[in-house]
Amino acid sequence: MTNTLTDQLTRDLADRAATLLRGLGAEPPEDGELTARTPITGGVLATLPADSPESVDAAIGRAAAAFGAWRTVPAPVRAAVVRRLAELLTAHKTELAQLVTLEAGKIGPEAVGEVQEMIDICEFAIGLSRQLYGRTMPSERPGHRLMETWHPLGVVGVVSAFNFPVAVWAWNTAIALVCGDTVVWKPSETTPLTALACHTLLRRAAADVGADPEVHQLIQGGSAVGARLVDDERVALLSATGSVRMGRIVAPRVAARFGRCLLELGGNNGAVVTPSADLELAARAIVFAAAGTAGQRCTTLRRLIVHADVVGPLLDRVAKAYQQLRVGNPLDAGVLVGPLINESAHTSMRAAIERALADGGELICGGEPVPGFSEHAHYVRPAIVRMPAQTAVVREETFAPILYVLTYHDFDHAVALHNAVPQGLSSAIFTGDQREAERFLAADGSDCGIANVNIGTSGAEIGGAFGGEKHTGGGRESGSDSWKAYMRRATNTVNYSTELPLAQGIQFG
Ligand code: UN1
Repeated sequence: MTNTLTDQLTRDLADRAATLLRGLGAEPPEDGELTARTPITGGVLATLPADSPESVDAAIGRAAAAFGAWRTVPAPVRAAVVRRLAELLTAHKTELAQLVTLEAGKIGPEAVGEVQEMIDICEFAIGLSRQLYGRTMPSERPGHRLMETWHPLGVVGVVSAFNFPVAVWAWNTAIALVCGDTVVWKPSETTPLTALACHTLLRRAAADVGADPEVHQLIQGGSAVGARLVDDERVALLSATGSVRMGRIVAPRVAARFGRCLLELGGNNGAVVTPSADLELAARAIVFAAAGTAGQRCTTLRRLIVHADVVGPLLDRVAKAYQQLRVGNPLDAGVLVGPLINESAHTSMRAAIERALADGGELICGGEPVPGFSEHAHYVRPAIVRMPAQTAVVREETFAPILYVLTYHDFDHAVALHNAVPQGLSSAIFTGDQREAERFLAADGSDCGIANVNIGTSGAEIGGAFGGEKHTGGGRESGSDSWKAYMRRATNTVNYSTELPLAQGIQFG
């Protein structure tokens, strides 16, 4: 594409972004030092002001002040804000999804799916608002009641990544709000416009139901802005999604001030394919999990561990499907793989493939840039590399569509290979053998936070707890009882007798 055409397309996309923002109720931002780009052309959509240290402190202050009253609003009443947010998201689904496409480069169906995920978590949170259950335990003493109460925690700092620029915010915010917390959100500096849109919708939802809009604050900028959130004593919980590198910096700093962390860091997700697997189904699942979202999900399938007897027929199917994948402008119907987010993602992808080949890997397909786009955009064909061993590059997460293929002969070895990486987010087994499936899910099976059978590693539903072990950080967000991370537990012993028996039968005096 010529430079003139690219510039024209970027201008059109920038206009479209401004129109979408207005449709979502947000005024296009004033100029500033933060740059919102579109990976579709690599060009600039808008610039906007970044927060200063003072404005971050002030935002945290407003969230802390709002918490004082918000925590006493009954949880089912707090849910009204989330219900209204769900209504607004439903009404503006297409607009918000398009903004996600412009800013993160997701194809239409995946961007719409992401907004659907937001609506789903809102519904979950609304129901949850009547189910923030504490237990009652039998007391060992007569005339006593022993129970626990869950209380709002405080200000929750949410740090989110570019690849799920809106859903991960919603997972945290919908749950935090019904739990009685207030939120300060630091989105990825790569996706400030979608953040502005979500913030505007949420503040409007609060205003519409008569709640305090200050329960949600948005701070924009780079790592310096995030760092203030990390170090601020008023932030009770820091929920951070991003790289292991980021987690290594954040976790000790939050711990040093005895704050809580909920970390959702990198994954290096693997799938074991056994001889009894339905190869047709496995191939379909593998293609979506490995190439979908241009390999830029934290749940993306990065390692295939295939039994030697079926590796040939499986790879034939997967490689054939890869050849048919349309890579291109995510606004075009029929495109399944959009661009990488930026040049650095492309450089990492190239470097990883080179290292894999130097380790004796064989490039089955992909890896090359797709011609015909702006020189500042990064469209690549998803790659498959067959590896002789799980070398260092395979044990690292490269946030791009590279699928490494390893083979095994013995099931125990497959499980061991699967677990022999630092990360522990998502995993899958494809098998028709119940023993193998159960073993994969058992204590000595997959060591990940997510372990699936006959389904890929990505695309989790919101109803389950989401997160992983080891270098993935150990946090759990979204469904099940993840809400407990957003509340504080008080244990209460109530004596309704006229005696004062001491626990453990102690006699004192
Ligand atoms: C992420 O990539 O940070 O399971 C989240 C999935 C999505 C969420 C991914 N529901 O792939």
